[in-house]
Amino acid sequence: MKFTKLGLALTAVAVLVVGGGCASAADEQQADSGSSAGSSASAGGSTCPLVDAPDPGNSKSPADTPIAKDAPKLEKKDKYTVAFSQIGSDNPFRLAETASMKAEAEKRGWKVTATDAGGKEDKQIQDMKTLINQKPDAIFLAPNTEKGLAPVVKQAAEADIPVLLVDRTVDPSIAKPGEDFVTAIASDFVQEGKRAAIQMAKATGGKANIIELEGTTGSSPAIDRKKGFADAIAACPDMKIVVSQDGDFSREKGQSVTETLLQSQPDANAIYAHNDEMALGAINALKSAGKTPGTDVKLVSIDGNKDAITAVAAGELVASVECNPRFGPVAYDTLEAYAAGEDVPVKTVSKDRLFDASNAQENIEQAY
Ligand code: GYE
Repeated sequence: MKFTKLGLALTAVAVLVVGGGCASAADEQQADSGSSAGSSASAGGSTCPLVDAPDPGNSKSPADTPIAKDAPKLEKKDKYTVAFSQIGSDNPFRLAETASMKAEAEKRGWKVTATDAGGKEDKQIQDMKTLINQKPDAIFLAPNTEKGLAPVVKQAAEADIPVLLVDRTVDPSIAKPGEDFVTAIASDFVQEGKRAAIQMAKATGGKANIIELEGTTGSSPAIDRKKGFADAIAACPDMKIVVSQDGDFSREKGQSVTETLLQSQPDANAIYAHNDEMALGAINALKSAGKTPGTDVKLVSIDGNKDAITAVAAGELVASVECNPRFGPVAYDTLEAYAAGEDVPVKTVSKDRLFDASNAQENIEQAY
């Protein structure tokens, strides 16, 4: 019996590793030391291997990532004039990202023009057209949806302006990596979903009726976080998503959607939110429905923003998988490397931590 369970757990880890790339040495170390939740599986009689699985940590950028060879070239300069097209400013992730892009430009003596589309895709497409007309040395783009922004990325390439995607990506069948844009610098969202699933399994002993609050429909983090979580819990017969709905990555919508869903799903004992803001909205909704977040309903989310880490420390949120928005330094280093003719891979995967009860308190201060 013990062997069977261990076998299942190992299979689950193997599946997770294969799906998200190979674990790095540091991740393996984390994996070796992180298997503390075994007792809850045995106690609950769960057949869910995730309950015993350690946090798999970050995935590794695949070694065979192609190099950006056919994107518009950039002349090497001392200082650059760049543009940054931002999706909106309704959440701490967006604010921290914009602040990082501006602060790092200032530090280097570069000029950056930042636009804010206020969460509206049409406005972001328009912003991109305006920026293309201004002919900056390069455009950094945080694209709203995968398909919506892809055509305008192609237009920038046609205007011979290198585009570097940050935080999200676009549909590669419309805008080709390494050709229509130089590179995408982002977290591995599938891996984030898997890490969230493991936290959810541990918190619920592998028995969960889950409400899923999805990010903006058609955006790469919403697509991939859904997939990573769903693929992982497929190994657990007693973990199921009872309902999924778009909460647009917003606290307000996360709250109103949860208010409605709690009525149709009174037996839900878990909420998986694709970002912290929606989880924080869901916590408000639970409280006004007379439920205790963290006790009656276990919540797991993604981003690692300050309010969320505070909620983890307070026991209201089980865990938040970090998604680091401070892209300025890596974004501009990548641009410099590209201009210097160095090999730039078409994809760079960010390294993210996990915030849970063991480390939340000490991380509140530096959080965004
Ligand atoms: O999780 C969310 C934001 O694109 C990775 O978008 C980003 C996500 C982030 O609105 O808070």
